[in-house]
Amino acid sequence: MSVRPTVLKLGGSVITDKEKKLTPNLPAIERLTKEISRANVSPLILVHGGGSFGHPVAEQYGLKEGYKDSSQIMGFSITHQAMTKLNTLIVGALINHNIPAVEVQPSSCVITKAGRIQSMEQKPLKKMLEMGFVPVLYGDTVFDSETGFDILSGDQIVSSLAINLNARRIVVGVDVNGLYTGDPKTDSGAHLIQHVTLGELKKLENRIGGSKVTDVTGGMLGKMFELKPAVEHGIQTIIVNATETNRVYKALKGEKVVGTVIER
Ligand code: IP8
Repeated sequence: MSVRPTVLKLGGSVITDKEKKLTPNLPAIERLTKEISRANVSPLILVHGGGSFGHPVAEQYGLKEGYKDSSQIMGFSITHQAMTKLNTLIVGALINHNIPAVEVQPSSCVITKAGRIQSMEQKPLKKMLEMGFVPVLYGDTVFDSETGFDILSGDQIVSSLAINLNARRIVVGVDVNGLYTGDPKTDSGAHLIQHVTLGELKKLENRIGGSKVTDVTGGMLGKMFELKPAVEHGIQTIIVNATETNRVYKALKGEKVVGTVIER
């Protein structure tokens, strides 16, 4: 690909109400799709998380542990369906703002092996990017060559696609301002880290707070684990608070913004 794509992840905690099962945060979706439209960055890939759509159902059926018994089969279908419902809301909002968004369903194009992406059919996605479409993927239920099935996080998709397509930047929108020296929700002395290298990150790892609500793919720590390979690859990654107006817009434009820049 001649122009390097930008990969934007919108966290489930931003686009859904994580405390209320199957509840979207429609005002946030509306504002963020406006910001994406205004930023007009191309090529762009969007990946979103599961929030209160995917996670509670995935947990209820123990999907992260792989196939154990037939009662999980319906759970797989229901979890995937919940994700497609959320995805339809995102794609619809993007189209309303004149962005040619097209769903790319991970369950149909990815196979994992023990939870790690083993293969991903990328030809249609690459064609979409070449033609100016915005592919929209999401954390999803996927089939796994060892365990039967698994839950694939949007973060693993982000990192894998960013590496494969040699992305110019990854923007990760979450519900906190970035990485902190402690957990900002419980520790008032914690301060925002504006810039961090991979080496510095290693030292901080056991202090970064995990997610407090149901998150089968590991919250902020899981996020860092997944994003590291992309950073190692030389792709600049910025974490911003997507619940605050214009942070995603500024990060997409490459403007100075409150957040954490992670670099090799
Ligand atoms: O919120 C998980 O995606 P994430 C998706 O990006 C499901 O970790 C189905 C729980």
